Amino acid sequence: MAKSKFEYVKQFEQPDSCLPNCWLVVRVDGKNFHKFSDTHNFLKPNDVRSLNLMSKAAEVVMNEFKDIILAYGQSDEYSFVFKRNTNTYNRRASKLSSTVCSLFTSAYVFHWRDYFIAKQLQYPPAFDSRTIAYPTIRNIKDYLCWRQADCHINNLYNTCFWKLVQEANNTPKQAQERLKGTLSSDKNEILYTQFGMNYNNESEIFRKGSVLLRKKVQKPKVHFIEETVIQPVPTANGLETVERQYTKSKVCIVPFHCDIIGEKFWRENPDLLGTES
Ligand SMILES: Nc1nc2c(ncn2[C@@H]2O[C@H](COP(=O)(O)OP(=O)(O)OP(=O)(O)O)[C@@H](O)[C@H]2O)c(=O)[nH]1
Ligand SMILES: [Mg+2]
Repeated sequence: MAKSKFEYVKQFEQPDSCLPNCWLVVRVDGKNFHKFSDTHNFLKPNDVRSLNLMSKAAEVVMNEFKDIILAYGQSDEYSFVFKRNTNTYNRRASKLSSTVCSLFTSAYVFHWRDYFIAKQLQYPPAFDSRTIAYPTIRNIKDYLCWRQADCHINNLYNTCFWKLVQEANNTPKQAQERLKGTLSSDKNEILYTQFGMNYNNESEIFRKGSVLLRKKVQKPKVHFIEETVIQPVPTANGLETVERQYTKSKVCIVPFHCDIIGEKFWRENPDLLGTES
C-alpha cells in the first residue's frame, strides 16, 4: 500500500511492550468512587451489590481474555493476572490496560441494573488502569498479598468508623479522632467491647475480597436439559431411539473469598503460577 507523506508521524509512538517472562497485572480502580458510592447510596461500609457487580464485570473480562489466570477484587478495584508467557497484544502495556479497563467499565454499566435493581445510574462511572510486570513468583504473590492486606486494613478501619458514627452517635470527625493511632488489636477490641461484634465473624467477602479462578465444575443434569439427545441404539428388536441426558463438565469462573496471603491457597492451587523455571 502506498504510504502517505504523513506516515512518518507513526514514529512518535513509543514502544511499550512489557518485559518478557513476567506475570502482567492490569489493575482497574474506580475514579472518585467516594462520590460515586455516595451518589448511588451504597451501604456503608460495604455494599454487597457493588462488590458483586464488580465481580460480574471482572468475569466478563476473564471470559474475553483467556490468558488471565486469576483476578482479585476489593472495594472499587480489580487486579487481573495474565500468565507469564502471555502474548496478548504483544504484551503492550497501553493496549492491555486500555482494553481491559474499557471492557470492565462497559460491563459494569451493562450489568448495573441486575445488581442495583431499582436504582438508576446517575452518571457514567469511570475506572483508571495500569499494567505492571512482576518477574518472580515471590513478587506476584506479594503483589496479591499487598492488595488483600489493603482490603483488611481498610475494612477493619471502615467497620469501626461506621459503627462509631451509626451506632454511637459520633460525628465523622469524632470517629476519626477516636481511631487515630489505633492498632488492629485496638479496633478489634472497640468492636467487641463497645458493639458486641466479633470482627472475625464478618462476611468473608468484606474481610478478604474476591478471588476469581477458572475451575472445572460438573454441572447438575437439570441445568443441561438442552443437552438431551435422541439417539438410535441397537437392541434385540433392532434400532430403538432412547433419550440420553449428558452431564458436562465445564470450565467456569468461580469466586472465592479466601485468604491468599498464607501458603495454603497456593498449595491448594499449585498450577496457577507454575514454577520459577
Ligand atoms: N459506601 C461504600 N463505599 C464504597 C464501597 N466500595 C468502595 N467505596 C468507596 O470507594 C472508595 C474507594 O477508594 P479509593 O479508590 O481510594 O478512592 P476514590 O474516591 O475512588 O478516588 P480515586 O480512586 O483516586 O479516583 C472508598 O473510599 C469508598 O468511599 C462500598 O461497598 N460501600
Ligand atoms: Mg478509586
